[in-house]
Formats: sequence, structure tokens, C-alpha cells
Amino acid sequence: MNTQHERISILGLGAMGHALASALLEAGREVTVWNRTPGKAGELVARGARDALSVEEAIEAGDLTVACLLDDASVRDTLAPVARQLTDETIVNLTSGSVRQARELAGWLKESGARFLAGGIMAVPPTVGTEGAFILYSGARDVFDRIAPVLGPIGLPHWAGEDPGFAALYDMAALSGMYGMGAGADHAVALVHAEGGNVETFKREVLRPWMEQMLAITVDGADVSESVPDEYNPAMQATGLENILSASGEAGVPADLAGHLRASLWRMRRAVAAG
Ligand code: FVH
Repeated sequence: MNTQHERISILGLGAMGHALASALLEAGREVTVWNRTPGKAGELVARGARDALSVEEAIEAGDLTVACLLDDASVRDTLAPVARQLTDETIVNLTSGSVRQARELAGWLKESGARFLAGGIMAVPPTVGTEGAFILYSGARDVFDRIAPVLGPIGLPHWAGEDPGFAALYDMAALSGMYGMGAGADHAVALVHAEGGNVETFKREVLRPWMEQMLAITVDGADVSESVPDEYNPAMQATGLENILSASGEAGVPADLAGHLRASLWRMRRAVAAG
């Protein structure tokens, strides 16, 4: 089938689902959208999207259906009632989740007779469809080969392997790297703040250029082994790390990067609880 003429249905019009639909419309694709809470499709409909009244209608309207919902449970909630309609349908799940969830969903959809691809979106809503955005996919290679050009406008398709859990694996691992970087940055500004420095100036003039300079070296140096290559000069690195711990102790800032991750989680949970 001609890529341009494949009809795409999007389940979920949160910030990300909306951005996906928008990028596909922009590229001239035929798009149908569905959202649990009605009334979110207005601008997309004005640009040519069809607003489905039910999940059944959305799946029926598309040659392939993309789910972009909150979590694995919401995907199950949405697809379980229409399980019998899924035979021979192509479902691409771009909802974030764990490796196990992706494998289990793949198994369940296979039993339902659907063709399935799991995905992970390496973009945020404003960067969907822009240079640098890419989408991880894993599952059946023939499904990937078919849908990659169709969904190309949302981000560069990246094949992560036949195991349906691998898109989630790479997604979660990459997010861990990102949040770890964030935890390091949180710790850095906490130190500067505790010692009376100007956080904004520090971020702009020191932290950002330094992290940009060190990004490739940090990623290339990531390792699971206990050994340290000689060229890393372990004695110098050990002194450097001791200096950070001393500076943290003097400033009264816990040098516990996992603690910064937990603090971020609690900050998000408090925001959710506050509505
Ligand atoms: N936004 C981002 O920056 C990240 C970037 C990387 C990928 N993530 C993942 O994308 C999924 C969707 O994220 P989102 O930003 O669109 O999330 P929300 O704006 O909160 O929208 C959530 C949608 O899910 C629907 N929904 C929630 N629960 C259910 C349910 N039980 N049954 C059916 N639909 C459900 C919700 O519908 P409604 O509340 O409007 O009725 C929204 O459409 C996510 O996995 C990210 O991790 C985004």
C-alpha cells in the first residue's frame, strides 16, 4: 500500500497523542483520533482529522492504530473491550511502560490475532516531527518495515529488535540516563545555592557548557564492569570524586544522586496530588 494513503488512527489525545496526530496531519496523512474524554479533537478536526466516537470506530477507520495513552493499564482498558475486533489489525503502542508489560501486551495481542509493534518515543511533544526526534520500535520486522515510512513524520524510526520488550528497554534505559543527568544537575545547583552562588549564572555560564562538553565522553565511558581503563587515570578520578563529596559535606548537601531522583519523584507526586 502507498505510504501516503495508509490511514492512521490515534488512540489518546494527551499532549503526546495530540502532537503525533498534528505531525501526521501536517505530512498529509489521513488521521482519525479518539480520546477517552471527548472534546479534545477540535483543532485537529479543523485541520482534517476525523473524530471517532468510539475505540471500535477508530480501529475500523485506520489501516494502523497507534495507542499513546498514559500507561500500560490504560492501553489494556482501551483495547480489552474490543479484543475480538483486533484480528489482522496493526497496533503500534507508543505508550511508555516496562519491558515485561511490552512483552505481555505483545503476547496478548498475538492471541487476539493482531500485528503488533511496541514503541518508545524519544521526543517531547514540541519536538515531535522535528530533526533529532526518533522513535524506537521493536517486534515483528515486517510490521516495522511497513509502518516505518508511514509514521516517519513523527520522528526517525529506529529498529530496536524482534523482542517486543526492547523498545521499552532502550526507552527506560535512555530515560534513566536523562534523569541521572538531571539528578546530577540538581545536585550541582544545590551546592551552588547552599554556598551562596548565583544559580542562574552558574547554570548558564558553567554547568550547561560543561555538560555539553562532557556529554559524549560521559556516554562513551558508561560501563557495567568494575575495572577502570588506565587512560581514565583512576587516582586523579578518585581524588576528584572525594573533592565532590567533601564540597557536598561542607555545604550540607547530601551527595546522593539516587536521593535526587527520589526527590524528583516526590515533587511530581505532590504536583499530581495538588491537581
Ligand atoms: N509528554 C512527554 O513529554 C512524554 C515524552 C515521551 C513519551 N511519553 C509517553 O507518552 C504517553 C502519553 O503521554 P502524554 O504526554 O500524552 O500524557 P497525558 O497528556 O497525561 O495524556 C494521557 C492520555 O491517556 C489517556 N488515558 C489515561 N488513562 C486512560 C484510561 N484508563 N483509558 C483510556 N485513556 C486513558 C488520557 O485520556 P483523558 O484523560 O483525556 O480521557 C490522555 O489521552 C505516556 O505513556 C508517556 O509516558 C510522553
